[in-house]
Amino acid sequence: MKAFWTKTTRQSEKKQETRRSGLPTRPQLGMESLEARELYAGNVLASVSSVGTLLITGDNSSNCVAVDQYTDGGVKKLWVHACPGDTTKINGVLGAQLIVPKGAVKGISASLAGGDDTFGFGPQGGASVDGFLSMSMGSGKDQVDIGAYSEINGKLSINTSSGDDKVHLEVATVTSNTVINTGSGKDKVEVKSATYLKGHLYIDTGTGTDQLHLQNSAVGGTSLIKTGDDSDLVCIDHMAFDKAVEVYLGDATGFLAFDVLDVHDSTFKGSFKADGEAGGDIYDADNNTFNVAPVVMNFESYVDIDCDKLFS
Ligand SMILES: [Ca+2]
Ligand SMILES: [Ca+2]
Ligand SMILES: [Ca+2]
Repeated sequence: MKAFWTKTTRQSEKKQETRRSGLPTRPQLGMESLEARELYAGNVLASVSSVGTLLITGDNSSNCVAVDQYTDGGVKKLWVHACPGDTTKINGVLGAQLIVPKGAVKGISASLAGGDDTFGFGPQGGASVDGFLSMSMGSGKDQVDIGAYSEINGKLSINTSSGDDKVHLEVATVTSNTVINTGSGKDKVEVKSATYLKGHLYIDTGTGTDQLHLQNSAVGGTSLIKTGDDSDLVCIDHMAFDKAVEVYLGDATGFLAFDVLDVHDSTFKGSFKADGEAGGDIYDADNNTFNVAPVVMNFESYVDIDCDKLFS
């Protein structure tokens, strides 16, 4: 696992170099999915508080807002803007943006209220913050994208509340704990592509048929994963966990309700416990390294499955 962390750091530095020429122009990764959604509107207030918190506050319309980073005259800047092509206003003005020196921001707190909101952090090539990043997306079908090469030098908190939500992290680094709560609804959480979560990881996808994909990434602290009631799908694929991991799949009761847990090509340096809880649940494990004998309970079927095909 060490190899890809090193590689990621180098790629990150390279990215920083290329961004020094000015504002990024070509949308990458997450921003494509941001653009795909239309009908955004409303107003988002953005300002930096006296203690250096970048406050981003939406309204009950569907807001689409992103924080990106670029370097101007040797000074790193954070850039709050609406998603390309949409009509979300920033501080009451269509097409407006807030640009602040990155050094003046000690944390970011975004609160987007009702509506089907999207929040992107570094969708155009990555951004970093010298402190926490906290997102509260309110009700509605919300989407959070933590873009490639992003760094959160503090705690990452994502709360998407009720509604069918999507949370996506890719090639991101978080130096402190990561807490993801997606509330009720059919939620989808992805942590992928050399994401390195150095602190503890807590994920609770709440009630509803949820999908969780942890892939090609590493967690330095303990991991506690809960998928709540209803039929859930959890894929743990090419992951490295330094500390204890516990997965609770919640009750899946009723006609054709069951949870699926697929764990493959992963390394567990601490203990591993998986509990299917109620329901006719399915467990599959292949090519893993467990330093401690795994504890697996309340699964009714052990069958060979291809998690990637089930994940939609
Ligand atoms: Ca909103
Ligand atoms: Ca919302
Ligand atoms: Ca939800």
